Amino acid sequence: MSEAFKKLAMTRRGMLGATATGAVLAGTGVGSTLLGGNAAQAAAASSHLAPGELDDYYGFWSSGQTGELRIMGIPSMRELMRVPVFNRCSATGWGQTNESLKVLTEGLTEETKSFLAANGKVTYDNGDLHHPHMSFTDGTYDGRYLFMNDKANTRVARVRCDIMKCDKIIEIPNAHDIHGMRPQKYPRTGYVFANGEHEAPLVNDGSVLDKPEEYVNIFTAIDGDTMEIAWQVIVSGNLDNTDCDYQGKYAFSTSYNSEMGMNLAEMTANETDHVVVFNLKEIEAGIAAGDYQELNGVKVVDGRKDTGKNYTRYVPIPNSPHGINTAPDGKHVMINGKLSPTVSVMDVTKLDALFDGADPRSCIVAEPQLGLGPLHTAFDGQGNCFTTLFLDSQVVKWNVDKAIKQFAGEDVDPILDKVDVQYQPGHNSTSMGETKEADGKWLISMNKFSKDRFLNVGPLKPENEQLISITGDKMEVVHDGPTFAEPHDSIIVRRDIVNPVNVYDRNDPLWEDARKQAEADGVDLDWGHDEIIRDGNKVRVYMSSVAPEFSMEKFTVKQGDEVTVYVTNMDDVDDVTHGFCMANFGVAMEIGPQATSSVTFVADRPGVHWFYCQWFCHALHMEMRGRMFVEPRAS
Ligand code: RUQ
Ligand code: CUA
Repeated sequence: MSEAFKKLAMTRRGMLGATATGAVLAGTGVGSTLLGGNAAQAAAASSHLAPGELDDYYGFWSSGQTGELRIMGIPSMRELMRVPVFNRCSATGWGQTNESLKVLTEGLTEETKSFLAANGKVTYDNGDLHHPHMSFTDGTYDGRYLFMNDKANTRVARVRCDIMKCDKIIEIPNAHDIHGMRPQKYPRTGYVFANGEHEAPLVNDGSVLDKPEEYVNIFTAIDGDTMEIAWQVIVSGNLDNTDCDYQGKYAFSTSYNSEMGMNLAEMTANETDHVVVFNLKEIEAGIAAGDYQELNGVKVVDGRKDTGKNYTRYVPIPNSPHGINTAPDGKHVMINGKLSPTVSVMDVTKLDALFDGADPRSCIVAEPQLGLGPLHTAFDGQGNCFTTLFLDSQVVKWNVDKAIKQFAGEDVDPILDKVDVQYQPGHNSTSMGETKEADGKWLISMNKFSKDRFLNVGPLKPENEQLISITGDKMEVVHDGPTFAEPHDSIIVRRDIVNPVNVYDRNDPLWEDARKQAEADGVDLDWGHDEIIRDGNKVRVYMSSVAPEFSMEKFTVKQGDEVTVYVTNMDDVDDVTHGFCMANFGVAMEIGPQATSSVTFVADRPGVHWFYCQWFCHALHMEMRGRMFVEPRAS
């Protein structure tokens, strides 16, 4: 263990212990008067919903290393749905149905497919979903799609908001471990920007190994409509979080390791790191002019520091910035200091000058000291910011104009309020706060530790999400909610923007392949079908379901047959989802109203096997079952 590591381990211990008692406040210079006066009772009434009452907002939640997207109701904090994305889901069959496997495999590179095959897999079954963000039109959410990253296996996924199912997942070639990710705000999405976090050799084929000086990092722009990669930029340093402007001109990413260090001491050696500013027009022009190399089918431009090109600028920022958040005023961008107690405020109207030779720091118009460990900032749309302080276990409310005045030399304190949260907050988000329609009602603090906050469930504790009312001058914590790994990031969207259907469209592209196969087999999927097609040792079983029955009471296959079962749910009533579970075959899936789902398995188990509906659908749900006969192989 190095001395530096020992020291860090000691302070870490001290910090975590101290925050639980609030003692760490002593180190921030914050008077206890700021924290007093809790009127939580008054606001608590407005976060409470009576049974049956609907929420005002949808919350779209990441789940970190669980790999799924979660849908919450705000302000009740009720969890409404889990949408499997990078994970495997037993309830819905995500990762097992042919429809989901198509989504999970079609966007993988050939190299990854053969790597997975060597490990006996067709796709990854883990993911690390950090950042869910909705598509934008003209600076606000448009209710079309949600996009999200997978840090674990370098992917970006899209969820359709009409059905709340994932319809595209792509692997990002050339990059490593996609972390920060944001959709373009203006004029629309448009691009989805994605940061590769970890640097590696540009051609990572093993010819370069322990030569960090040859490593690069990659920034990617994805076309959000086609989910194809538009272009990539090679950058210096690594990339952490990203955001973009409200004018459609720039994207920007924080870098916490401009040193390109390979261990903790090296990574935190410099006093300053940087934000990389990406000039979208210049990059598009460079590509149009042929100034790129093609690598794994992607056009890659060189935006490293000393290229002399106008693709990027590097703005020095105090040591190890983390979150980057554009304010709803369309002008200011908050760069959260993490190891520095500051948030650097970048003015986007000063970015053009950087590309005409101005000093890169000239775009920084404020740098208030806020407390220890600023990670992410959210907004109320009234000129105020809410920044999480990881080490202080607080959220600090501060005013942008005051911070700018202070930076210019005036004697003003930008800090308006601080509130304790339990404990160690990472991301936060406000209602509509990352759009120009920020409404200043609710703030979520997503806390990495709950410690003593809930009943003890063993060494692995839940994490904690807290709802904070921000309508008054003082922030008021009005709700605690335990959560399983991990309350990473979230957005809070007005409910009128999100309008999912209740019943699938029979022609939904999700089961396009099943429809084509049925057509080829002369089966009409739109009517209560009931067919068995034998095609060599491939058997296709088409059945339909109407509560509480499958159209087939039994079917027969031969041992060793590759069986594909297609189930179409003929019910067109809200909330009548059926399931299909083939017991002892490891096979189970969801079939929503009017949907077709299919699953393929090898029937290598002779005998009588029951299939049953695994979604409770009817008073006679238990009776919704049937038999598969598997004739033994002739010996
Ligand atoms: S980063 S806790 Cu993965 Cu969102 Cu800041
Ligand atoms: Cu159909 Cu349970």
